[in-house]
Amino acid sequence: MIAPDEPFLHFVKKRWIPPEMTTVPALDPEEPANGIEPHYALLINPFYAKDANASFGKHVLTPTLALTSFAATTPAHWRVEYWDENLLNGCPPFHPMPQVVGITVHLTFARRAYELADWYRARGAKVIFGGLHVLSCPDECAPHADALALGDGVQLWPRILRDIENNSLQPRYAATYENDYCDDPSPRRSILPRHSFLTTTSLIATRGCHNRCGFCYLATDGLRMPYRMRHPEQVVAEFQADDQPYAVFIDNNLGSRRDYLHALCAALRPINKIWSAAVTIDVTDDPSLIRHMALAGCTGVFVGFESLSDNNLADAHKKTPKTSDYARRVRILHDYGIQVNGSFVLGFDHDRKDVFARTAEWIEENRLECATFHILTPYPATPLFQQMAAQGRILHRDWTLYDTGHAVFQPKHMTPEELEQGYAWIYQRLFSHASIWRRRPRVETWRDLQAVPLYLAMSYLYKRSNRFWHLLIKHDLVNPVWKPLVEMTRWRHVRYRKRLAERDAMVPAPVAAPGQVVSAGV
Ligand code: B12
Ligand code: SF4
Repeated sequence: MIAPDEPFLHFVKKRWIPPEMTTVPALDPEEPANGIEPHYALLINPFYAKDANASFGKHVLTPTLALTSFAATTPAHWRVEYWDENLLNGCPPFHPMPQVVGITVHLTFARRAYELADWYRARGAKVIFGGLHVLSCPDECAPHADALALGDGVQLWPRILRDIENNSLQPRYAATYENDYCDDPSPRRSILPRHSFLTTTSLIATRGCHNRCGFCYLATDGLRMPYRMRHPEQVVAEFQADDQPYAVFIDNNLGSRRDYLHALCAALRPINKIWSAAVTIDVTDDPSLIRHMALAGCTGVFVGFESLSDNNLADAHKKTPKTSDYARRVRILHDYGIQVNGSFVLGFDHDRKDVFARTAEWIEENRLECATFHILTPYPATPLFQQMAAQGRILHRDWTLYDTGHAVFQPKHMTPEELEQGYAWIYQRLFSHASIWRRRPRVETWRDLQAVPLYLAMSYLYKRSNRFWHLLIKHDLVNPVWKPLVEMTRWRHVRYRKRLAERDAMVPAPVAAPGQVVSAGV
């Protein structure tokens, strides 16, 4: 049992972090304007500081689809290039100077986006902003860009490029997410650096979620995102075309429509690949769906438990099963060899100082392979932000610190410093040797035994190798180093599925876990 005050008994030492993970690459103010290359568009994912507490591996697990999704709509006479500043290769290119720079803006890296935009505009490029922060704070973004794309870039990007060609660029473009998702082209993954990510296959099958939790960006004022689905065959074709053994679904909630997830699993099953996805825990209402996911190659799920307090979940308007039933539901996933990466939000109004110890204990008791923690963060234009602002509890509006690793509001039952200390403590506890060992897979048969070294390999590579990640990232070694391990996991999983299917033909019961070295999701 972990003592409730354990997180506060000692000062939690700050973890070491390589400077390149926190330092924005410098832009040269003396750089002269040079020739603009017409019909050249540069797409940038700006730098953001990494949190020393979490795994650096998550930042190169799989790329965001923000830029590749609309890059696919670029007309053929345009050249398009991709630059992710988080791959530690310095500033984006400027020789030749692009005619258009498209930047995706989230609140945590808005400041960097503005710096980049001001720098490129001063040298004659047209800068277009899109992304979540543009939608929630357009007036703040506007002075730094030639045009804002509010909403779905897939519909807006070709219009914007056409207007640039015709010298008729408008300051704002808007599109909703209400069109047929099957009409969208596949993201243009060919512009991604293939060596830089554990897998370049970020897939998205659906957008939206049946829930609208008050703290989630989906509840942003003005964002209308009905649940939309792509044809399962389109998703499978994208998976096949990218030729990777493993894909990460970046959907908000792949389990929102169970009939759809069943259909998607039926389409994925024959291709013998592996994947992970974010789902809500209510997917376990239907254990046959969990079995279907395992047979289709699901190795891990990222589950937003958010809190172990029913009161917190009710306040957030999250429709979810009772927390007392979470342990049984986690077992259903484990019974089918599916790893669970639990996502927990800390600092809700019913959280007292014992929340850290209680949450850690629950995670260890239920042997969650991974856990991700977030300090409650009121994103601008969400109901949570409005409520906190009305109560005078917002401490500041420095968006850089709205990264879920800092307390930016006044919690009810602790100080902001205590909330940050508890957050650092829980990560360190869960990344400790003892905790990793406590959460090893249960061993009931000799086959289960084989899963243990693979679980340990995954845990150590993912959670305890922060000293090495920046070197792998800088030297483009992420994919070459991981791919053999991922391929081995895939191969073991294919054999596991075969046993599961054969066993099911006789008695519908789970078989020993497959063992794997891929993590359970973003
Ligand atoms: C992949 C992902 C990551 C990856 C990559 C992130 C990156 N920036 O490189 C990793 C795992 C590293 C990551 C990390 C984090 N993430 Co993240 N992540 C996602 C995820 C799952 C998918 C993003 C995506 O590809 N979406 C699909 C694309 C197609 O949608 P889109 O981004 O909205 O883009 C569309 C439009 O906005 C527009 N558009 C976007 N940019 C542009 C640019 C132009 C020029 C134009 C024309 C249009 C345009 O067109 C696109 C097509 O319609 C989202 C959740 C989600 N499903 O969206 C969370 C999400 C973006 N992440 C979030 C958070 C909080 C984080 C972290 C801070 C969490 C943490 N504590 O570690 C970190 C740190 C990142 C940071 N500091 O910003 C939040 C952001 C909340 C907010 N309001 O800002 C989200 C929304 C999750 C959530 N539900 O809360 N993340
Ligand atoms: S369940 Fe998850 S994705 Fe859906 S609204 Fe809530 S936090 Fe957002």
